Amino acid sequence: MKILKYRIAVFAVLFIILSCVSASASFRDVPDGYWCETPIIEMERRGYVAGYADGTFRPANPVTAAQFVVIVSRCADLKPVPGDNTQANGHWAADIMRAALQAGWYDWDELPPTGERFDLPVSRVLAVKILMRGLLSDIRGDYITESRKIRDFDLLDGRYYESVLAAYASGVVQGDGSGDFNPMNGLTRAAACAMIYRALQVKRPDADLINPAPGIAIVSPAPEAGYISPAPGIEITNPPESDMVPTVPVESVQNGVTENGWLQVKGARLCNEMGEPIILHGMSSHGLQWFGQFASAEAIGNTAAWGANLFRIAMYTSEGGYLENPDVIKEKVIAAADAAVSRNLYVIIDWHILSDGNPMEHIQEAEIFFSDMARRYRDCPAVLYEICNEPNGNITWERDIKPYAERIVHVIREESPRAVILIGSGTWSQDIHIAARSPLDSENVMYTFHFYAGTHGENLRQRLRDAVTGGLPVFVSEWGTSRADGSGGVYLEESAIWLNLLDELGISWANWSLCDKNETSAALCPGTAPDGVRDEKNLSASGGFVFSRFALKYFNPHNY
Ligand code: IDC
Repeated sequence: MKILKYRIAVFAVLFIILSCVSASASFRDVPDGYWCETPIIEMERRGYVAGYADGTFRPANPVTAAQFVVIVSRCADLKPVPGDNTQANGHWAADIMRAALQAGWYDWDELPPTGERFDLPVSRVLAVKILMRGLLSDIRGDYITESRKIRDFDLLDGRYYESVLAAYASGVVQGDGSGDFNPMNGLTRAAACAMIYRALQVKRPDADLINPAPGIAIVSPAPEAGYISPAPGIEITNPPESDMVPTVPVESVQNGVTENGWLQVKGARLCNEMGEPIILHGMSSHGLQWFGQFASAEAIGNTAAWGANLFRIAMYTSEGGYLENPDVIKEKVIAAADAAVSRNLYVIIDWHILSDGNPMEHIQEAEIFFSDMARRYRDCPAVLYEICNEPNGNITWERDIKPYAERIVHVIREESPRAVILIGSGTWSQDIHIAARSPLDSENVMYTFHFYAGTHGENLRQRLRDAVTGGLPVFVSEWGTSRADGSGGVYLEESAIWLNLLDELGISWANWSLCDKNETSAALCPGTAPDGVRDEKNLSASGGFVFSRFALKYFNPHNY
């Protein structure tokens, strides 16, 4: 009886965990219970696939050759090979297609590097070849056993035997209801996800890839859902570009400083030197005095490898931070900022007031510090200055924060006239509505807004919407997937709701925090070394989610 109760309890917990993790996709056209929901969610979470700017995934659209190769390349960690792309008309995927060709995933005649087939639907047989070569190249299938499973085997060109037999042998592919493989049909974006996801499960059985709900066969979609015709290259007219190639909102450029230069604030938007909207995504450090090892070039570079283009240096003022040890901590800040700059990231230098809630309390120290920093980085477009992390306690905007901000902005401008400056507000940087009533009379300043998904919800989201639509430039320089105390949760569904809103409003963010502390907001598992940031197995539940969201929700050709 006891055991039974125990089992029921275990199942109940498992059920709750699973139903949280397999939350519905963030795409509005991937409904709950969709045949391929789990693969799509899971692949999106890892940054392998992305939707369109309008929040759709368009699962029933055919997947193009370029899209397919790019998704597999992400799963296989294949790096682009830059080269002369003029023949391919500067196609957005040309560098990764070159890498895949060189890696032998397909041959020249199948997808010529001149690019004329990149945007056409890929055939199922070629997709299987690319997938098996890219992810499971050591699997072989027995000719007699496997060919018997394929009713239309005689349609298969011999050059594909190896891949297709291996795909059948490993269960990556099954035929349709009648046993046909339909080699020359295309496949939908959903079916491509299902197939690639299956290959990932075969490749990494131990990884935490969630099994789809029982009864939903991810590899055998209903024919009308999973298969499309006509065959690629035959009588297919090129669909409108916006429909076929994931759209790239200009604000989603994810590249770094060398491409974007000095930042500037235009209206409510952060823009690059050319005046185009830009979004920065990245991690905040934890306190440098405790977790300085994760503010190294190695850790920052490894975070950037996941798609981040921003790093925030949280320089605590109290709790053993700058005020107690100015020289030591300043050296750490400089080392971290230099590291981020060397990796082509934007970097925020944050005067991290917290227990010392009134910024006026140490304004003189702040003036000296920011004057030093702004002088040092006066010619460096990478650096942003966050002058008061989270004012709190018995303070007001008019009496304390605004006059403080005016003085510090002045000090920074004396040395570095163009830098973007981030300003906190009361109640731990939640009171942007108060700042909005009386903003500073300065250019290139933004107001920070902080939230923790386990504590803050719709009321604050509405406050954010109102502020931004009212024209206030807002930067989320810190947010967490946990409760506001840095623990509890993690609250990934709530986090996704928040991040979707930030995407929608075009707001940049840094997540708390890049460290291995035993608290749920930490992105790394306890015991992770700085060089372990690159390895997915070292990412905590929070880190796995957050890192998957660097690589924008929007597919970004500029990365490839
Ligand atoms: C928390 C850390 C925690 C540390 C505490 C006090 O996660 O390990 O013990 O600070 O130093 C903030 C702050 C940020 C907090 C974080 C979570 O900016 O310093 O970090 N938080 O509590 N504002 C809201 C939440």
